Amino acid sequence: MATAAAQHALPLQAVPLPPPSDVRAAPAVSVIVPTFREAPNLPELVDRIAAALAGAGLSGEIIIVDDDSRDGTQETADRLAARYPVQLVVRKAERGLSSAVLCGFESARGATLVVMDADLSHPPEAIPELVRIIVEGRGDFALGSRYVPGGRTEDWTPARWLNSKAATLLARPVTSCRDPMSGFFAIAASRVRRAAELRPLGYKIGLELMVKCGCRRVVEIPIVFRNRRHGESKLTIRQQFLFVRHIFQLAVFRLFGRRPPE
Ligand SMILES: Nc1nc2c(ncn2[C@@H]2O[C@H](COP(=O)(O)OP(=O)(O)O)[C@@H](O)[C@H]2O)c(=O)[nH]1
Ligand SMILES: [Mg+2]
Repeated sequence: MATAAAQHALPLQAVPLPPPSDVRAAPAVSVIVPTFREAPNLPELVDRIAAALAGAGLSGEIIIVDDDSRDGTQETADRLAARYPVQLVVRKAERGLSSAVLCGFESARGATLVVMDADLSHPPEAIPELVRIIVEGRGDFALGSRYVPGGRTEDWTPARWLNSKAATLLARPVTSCRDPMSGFFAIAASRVRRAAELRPLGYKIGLELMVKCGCRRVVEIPIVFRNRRHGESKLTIRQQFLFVRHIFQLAVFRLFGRRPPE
């Protein structure tokens, strides 16, 4: 007579296993990094993000959204993916920082989404605190800020400082936070999914999310914003003009709950 274990063995073995992608547990955090020609910065960036998450006991994935840089980003990301939970999304038909971030959100499985630059200007070590603010419900939007006590920029020329301050002042009608231009933030994935229509105009996706996702409580933590060591800034005059248009649209959205006609 067959034993109870043997009786159970057959039917269980006959059930096909789901593909590996379905059985991977969703990570707590998805870190989205938009890139254009940032290959030399990626190894240190990924290393430090992974160390920061592990040090805080957080599971995470790193989603690099690259606009077909052809500078070795793909090969570098492939090498990193052998050691870290790195996913590379290459966009060939589209360009732009904000749309790259939204594209990264589509693949993200974490409950908390973090967005940061690839050029090591934003300290990965601040990620756990940004995530805790969201997870513990202390804020709707957690922001790495250069302009709160303890935060600063590194060796900026007066022209660069003035440019940043002017942009911050321009953003005043849509937010009173101190550093809406920082680009380093965390937000709950559920909040993004409930958002009003997102329009990735220009390069300030943080500002767009803050307004369109109805984030009332913006919590800022100080960061030291480092100058990039490799590569060049992709910020152009055109982006700065788009920024002014973006602010106008967000201000109208704030007032009337919808965007202005084109
Ligand atoms: N995917 C993608 N990433 C971009 C684009 N433009 C800028 N980035 C990335 O966005 C981040 C911030 O850009 P950066 O040039 O450092 O801007 P700055 O810090 O304002 O000078 C970096 O990680 C860039 O590689 C773009 O068109 N597409
Ligand atoms: Mg930069």
